[in-house]
Amino acid sequence: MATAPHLIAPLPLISTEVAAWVESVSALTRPRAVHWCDGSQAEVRELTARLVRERELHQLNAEEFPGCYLYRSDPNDVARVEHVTYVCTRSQEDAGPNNHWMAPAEAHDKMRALFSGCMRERTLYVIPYCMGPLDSPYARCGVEITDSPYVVLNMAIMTRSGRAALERIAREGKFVRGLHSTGELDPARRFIMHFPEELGIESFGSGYGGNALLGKKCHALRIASWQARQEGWLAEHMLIVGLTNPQGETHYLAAAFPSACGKTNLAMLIPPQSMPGWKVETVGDDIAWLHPGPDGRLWAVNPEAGYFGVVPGTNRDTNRNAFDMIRRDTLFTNVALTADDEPWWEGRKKFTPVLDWKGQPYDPKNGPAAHPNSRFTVAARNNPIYSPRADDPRGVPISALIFGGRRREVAPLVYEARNWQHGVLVGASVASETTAAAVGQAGVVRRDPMAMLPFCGYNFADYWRHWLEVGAKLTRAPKIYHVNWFRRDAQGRFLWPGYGENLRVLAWMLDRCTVGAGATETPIGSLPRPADLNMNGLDVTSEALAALFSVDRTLWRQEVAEIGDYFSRYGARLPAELLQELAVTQKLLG
Ligand code: GTP
Ligand code: SPV
Ligand code: MN
Repeated sequence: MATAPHLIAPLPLISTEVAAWVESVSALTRPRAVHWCDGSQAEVRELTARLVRERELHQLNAEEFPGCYLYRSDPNDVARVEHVTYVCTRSQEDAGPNNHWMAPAEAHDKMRALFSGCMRERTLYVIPYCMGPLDSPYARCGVEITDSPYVVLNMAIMTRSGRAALERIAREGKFVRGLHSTGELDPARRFIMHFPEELGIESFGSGYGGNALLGKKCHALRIASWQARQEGWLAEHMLIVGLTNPQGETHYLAAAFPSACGKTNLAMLIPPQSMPGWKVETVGDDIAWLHPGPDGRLWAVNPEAGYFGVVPGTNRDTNRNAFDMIRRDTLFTNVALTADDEPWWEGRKKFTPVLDWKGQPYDPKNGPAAHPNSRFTVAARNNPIYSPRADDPRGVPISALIFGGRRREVAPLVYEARNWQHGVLVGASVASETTAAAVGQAGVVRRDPMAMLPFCGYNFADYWRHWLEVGAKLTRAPKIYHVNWFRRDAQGRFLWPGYGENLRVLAWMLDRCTVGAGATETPIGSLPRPADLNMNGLDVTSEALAALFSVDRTLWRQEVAEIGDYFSRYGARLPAELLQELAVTQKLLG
């Protein structure tokens, strides 16, 4: 092993700022070696082979799952940790009541102590990356320094990383600095700190997902949302999907649902057999950067190059595209194993697990075989319906924006906002049941405005104001919708079949945006009558339909009161427009 880290990048064009930063981090963390990632396939192959030898990765059945590996994370490190995620702005008000806050100097001191000497006996990896197509003016670059080879492999799939990104950084001179160490994986010494004013991220003590793949939630949402506000655009927790109708017209939709509430599945939807002629293509499954264009429309790019998707529930019936996509060149995290070394998860119909996600003999008494937040990491180009427009540097024009949540009651299947301003209220008042994507109790309803509660890098009151201002710039603003695929009956069964059948709802939205499909006005917005949706071949009882399309005034009066309470936390910074829209709804509810 090298005795001293080599600090000169073996890459053609190197930004002196990156080199200086790597040097200072190296002096603090004391790695035994420094490796500059070039993003090549050879590098990924070599690292993968080493991790297999070191038993960090397990190679899956190479006949059935070629190029696929299993990684088991530490059992106390399986999800995002919102309670130790901080936004460290100079003024606490700028972070807002929606974020944990720490003063930048205090946070830097705390993190410096944790990072001090933390990479002894480890290799420091430098990952230059670009979020968005390399030739897009909307793309933004960063450098992640990490001591986790698992993070290196994930970032190689999830971002455009290596040489080309470093060249863009050298040209632009500006990049987000993300410093990460797994530390000792001690939950008591785990912090995810954001310094939007410095374009910096410091993450310690976790190796999992959004805590550790810093290009994703930390950069592309928390830091980017801050930059977006300054620069007049939006960084959102949204999928982007292209729909082509039987007449051959293509429209793009972007949809924000909270974590583990259906974005990947909607982005990869397969039309039901009873809707021939429809085509669906994925642009993105988790994050959208939205820019007002010179034509008065909103344009979207997906900053990511891969998917870090929820595994449980994926099968031929729910999402055949995803099921096919993850049969090769996929990194699985925390799934179970069959006797034949195939990955297994709840919802996989074939075979049975023998080892659970912890690698222990499977016993149903210990809970599910695969962790409920087990994930696949896979390149977007593996997706059989990856949109050819996904790499377009201009992005795609958006015809409709959708907000949604996971709610057993209250929210109907779908409704349309009265206008942009009302749409901002609809987004700001999203509520959803918590899921396994974050540490904490699942199934608890909480407000999750725009599905951004864990991800907005600044005060929500300022964020909603920014949404209103962006809307004011759009002469051809998308219509705004709310959906809920997760209504349940008294026995807890889903009322709506979901997945591919959700296309019926999207098709109605497109018709609303183009030819003007029918709807009925209600106090919360316009709802389709069942007859306004394509119901061909749909297997849903009339009682279920009645519930899915109803607005219960008693429940909604209560809902409006709760939204008002929630908004009061934001004090004088709350845009008055939201209260005006809420008052309109309240009046209509009578
Ligand atoms: P993140 O990656 O955490 O942001 O999640 P996501 O929003 O992409 O959610 P995803 O599509 O992975 O779905 C999460 C879970 O919800 C999976 O177990 C899916 O099988 C399930 N799911 C997705 N769509 C539907 C639907 O339309 N109906 C029902 N009942 N379940 C769904
Ligand atoms: C989410 O939790 O919304 C995810 C997974 O998409 S993570 O990358 O862990 O944030
Ligand atoms: Mn997500």
